[in-house]
Amino acid sequence: MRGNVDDITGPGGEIDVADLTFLVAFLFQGGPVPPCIEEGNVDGILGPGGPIDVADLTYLVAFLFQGGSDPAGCP
Ligand SMILES: [Ca+2]
Repeated sequence: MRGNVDDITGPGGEIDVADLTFLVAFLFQGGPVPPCIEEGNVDGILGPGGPIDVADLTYLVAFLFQGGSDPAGCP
């Protein structure tokens, strides 16, 4: 599955709240860079290497809790 930002369960692992936490830490708390940086660009805007910002958090929340579209994956 795509968008496993924290890669805790390895590439293709489950997307869960831990991925959201990881992305928040990266954006606002100086946390580690996502293992696959392209996967951090969850919303896929501008493709691989696109900006990682609050829109990606919104996208991930929508995916996890509101039946939103799949997150972008590692190329
Ligand atoms: Ca993005």
